[in-house]
Amino acid sequence: MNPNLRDFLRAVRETGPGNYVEVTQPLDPYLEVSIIQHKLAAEGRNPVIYCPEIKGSSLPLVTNMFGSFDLLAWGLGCDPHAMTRVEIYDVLRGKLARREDPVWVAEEKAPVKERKLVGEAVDLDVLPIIHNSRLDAGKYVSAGFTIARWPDTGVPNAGIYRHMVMGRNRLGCMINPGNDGAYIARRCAELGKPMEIALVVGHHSAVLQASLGKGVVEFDLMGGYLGEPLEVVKGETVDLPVPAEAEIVIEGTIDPTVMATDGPYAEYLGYYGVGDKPCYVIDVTAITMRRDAIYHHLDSAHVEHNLAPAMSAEMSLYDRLRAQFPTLKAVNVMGWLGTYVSLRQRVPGEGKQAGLVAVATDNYAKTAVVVDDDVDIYSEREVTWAINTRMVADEDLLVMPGVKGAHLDPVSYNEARTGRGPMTTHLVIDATRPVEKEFEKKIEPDPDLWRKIDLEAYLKP
Ligand SMILES: Cc1cc2nc3c(=O)[nH]c(=O)nc-3n(C[C@H](O)[C@H](O)[C@H](O)COP(=O)(O)O)c2cc1C
Ligand SMILES: [Mn+2]
Repeated sequence: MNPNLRDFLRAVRETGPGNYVEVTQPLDPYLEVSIIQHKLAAEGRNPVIYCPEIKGSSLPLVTNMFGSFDLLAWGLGCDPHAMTRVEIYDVLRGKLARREDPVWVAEEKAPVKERKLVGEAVDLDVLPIIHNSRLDAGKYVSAGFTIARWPDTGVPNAGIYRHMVMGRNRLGCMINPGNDGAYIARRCAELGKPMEIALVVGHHSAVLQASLGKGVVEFDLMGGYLGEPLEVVKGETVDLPVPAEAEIVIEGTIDPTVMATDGPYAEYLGYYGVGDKPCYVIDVTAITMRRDAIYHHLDSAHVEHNLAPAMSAEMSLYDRLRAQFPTLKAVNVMGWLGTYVSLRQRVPGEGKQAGLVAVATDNYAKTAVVVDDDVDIYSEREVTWAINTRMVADEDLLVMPGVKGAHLDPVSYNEARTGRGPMTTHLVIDATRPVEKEFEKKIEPDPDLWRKIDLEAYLKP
């Protein structure tokens, strides 16, 4: 039996209250889940949040599964307190290199088939779908991955897309034109075929992290991440394999020649986006689920959206930089288009070069700040200190206009002019001290005393 959402929740609960909290009150699906998530974040807390009761539905809900790097690590079976990031990358590298064909299991072995709503019985209102942010156009299924077959080869694809609720049995499906899902839709349209889909809501964190793989067959990568083949079962009304251990599967068909619009929707960069977005429309033909299914929500206005793909993004940037800069210490891909790099600079200009590689490698690194290895790049405060005490602005800023940028960057400037894009200006901030001459000494507390003095013993309780 594959590890599932329940196994993940149990594992993080056992790591202590820092990683898992349970809500005690019923919550309204309008905004309240997001408020809880954001109030916790405002206190620096980013646990998985389990909500046993969402008004109007009998299903419990879980959110913030990707709220922190620790949670991503736990999802890969790594203890982030016992392992360094580089050790966690080693585990992830092994998972990324592994491919496992999925295996079919009998329907009796597939908990996702315990409850079935088919045809007329389909009713999305059964699910605790959330209206997340004030100006969102409505309720969105935000954390599911959508399976569809490549029409020419029959190979299944998966990706996470947002789905606005458009009726009892209707969902939007907003796929960016450059994603595989959109290529599949356009090819189906050329062939005059409907596009069958299955939207999977609720599975182990490893399966979801693998669903964001690029240039791979996601099902095979899910097997790699799990360390065993993904167990699948036939869809009820669509000719697609669906994960047997999922919580909920929403099946349906898209007429790829018909576009609707969705939005506004609170997006990953902290904005609602300008104007409506073209989207496909899913006619829902079935919902299957566990008898006691848990609904998985993701707050796209929270840092968890940025972090969901961040572990593998950070690892691949680390590997690429490390190959060229052996004195690289760490990389922090913290979302919102920013990346921090620390290294021990050996020759002048090496920091700038590392910054250039960072912004050239990753669309999501619009700005790279490069600091020395004595700066903690997981502390915004230390990075700001380094910028203000080590950067000479007229020498240390590299500005590169007209570079391919990230989707939904609100100041990208090419989309409107040419219809292609987005294009942006990349920036490297070299906040390293000069290598060729002695630099002022950084003040650090005495290391022996630091270890020796136990604060609690010195303060009035
Ligand atoms: C939380 C989250 C929400 C996302 N929402 C969308 C979306 O609405 N539309 C989209 O095209 N991509 C979205 N993405 C990005 C895609 O899931 C990602 O690029 C994926 O690899 C695409 O898969 P595909 O190329 O196989 O279609 C989202 C990613 C995350 C982590
Ligand atoms: Mn794909």
